[in-house]
Amino acid sequence: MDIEKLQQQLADIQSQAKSSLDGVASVQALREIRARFLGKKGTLGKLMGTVRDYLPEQRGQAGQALNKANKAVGELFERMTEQIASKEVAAEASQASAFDPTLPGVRPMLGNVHPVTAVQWEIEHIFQRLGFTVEAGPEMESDYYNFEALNIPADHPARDMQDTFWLKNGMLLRTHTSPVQNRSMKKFGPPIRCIVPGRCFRYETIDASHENTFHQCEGLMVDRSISIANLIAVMKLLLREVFRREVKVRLRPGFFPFVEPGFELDMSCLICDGKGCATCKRSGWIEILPCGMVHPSVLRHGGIDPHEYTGFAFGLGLTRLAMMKYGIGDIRVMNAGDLRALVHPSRLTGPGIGANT
Ligand code: FA5
Repeated sequence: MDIEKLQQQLADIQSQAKSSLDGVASVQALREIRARFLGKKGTLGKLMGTVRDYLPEQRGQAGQALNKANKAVGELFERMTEQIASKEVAAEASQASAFDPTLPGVRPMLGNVHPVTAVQWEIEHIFQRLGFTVEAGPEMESDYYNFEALNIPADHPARDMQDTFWLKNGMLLRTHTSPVQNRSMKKFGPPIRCIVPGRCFRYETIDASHENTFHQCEGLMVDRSISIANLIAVMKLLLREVFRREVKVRLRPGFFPFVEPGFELDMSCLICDGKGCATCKRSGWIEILPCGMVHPSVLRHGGIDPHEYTGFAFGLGLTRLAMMKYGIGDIRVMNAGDLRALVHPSRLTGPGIGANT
């Protein structure tokens, strides 16, 4: 065997080993290449067993050359393994920070809130920011809370304004959310700031804007020196926040026995842009926010001295407000379970469902 030939062979193997590492990206691939050189059957591995084939005086030299090459190629693979392994660890670590298996999963949405509920939540949020509490009252009411305490005695013609479902037990289905005015006055005493969203019932002929079951949201503020200016400021803020833009409104005198003075606040119909349609009965206006200053006799019924306290109240038509906000042109859609109206309300903007029917 020729030592010079061996040294040339070893130099070739070392340069082959170096170039075989180009583009290797994983420790596993590196292991396989390493075996091709340093394994028992690898090019260098096989040469290691050839020392005995040399003449005795050459064996020392051959052994040294082989060990040197074996060490150099071994170190080459070690360095490369370290580099690739640290890259793999870094990649795993960055993936781990994007996915935290200890976090709770995202619950899939199984449905959407009804447009009325969506508007109700929004209004609750607006008023809670103003320091109002959210109250509730029974849907089955007594004559006293629904009428008497609101300055509507039994023989008062104003009873005809709200056609009533009377029950066999002498109670009634509340025709508005106003009965909670008296309940709140007695529950809290002045000062009071509350709203009362809830369902109301009227023995109505149903059309595009009238239902027998609909939602209102009562508002009541009682304190010293409450004036019409406070009432108008809150009404304006309410509409601006709900519609997120200035909405055309008109204020006209309105009669309700439980307020004095009383107003009807109408908003320009957003279904037809005020031009006139079935929803607004061709008038271009939607009655949405009757309001006024709480009548002294209502305060007295609630145990509050009208000489010391004043207040304002309003009875927002919540269902109609939801119709305006989401472009739902027919109130019958609201209770009919029409899935197009029950998709997420934000997808119902603009004149749309049921308009002009
Ligand atoms: C009342 O119910 C008074 N309680 C409101 C009030 C409260 C006035 C406090 C002053 C102070 P009215 O009957 O106008 O008022 O009803 C109020 C709103 O409820 C209406 O403007 C309308 O938006 C809505 N509304 C009334 N009847 C129906 C109905 N049948 N279907 C749908 N919405 C209705």
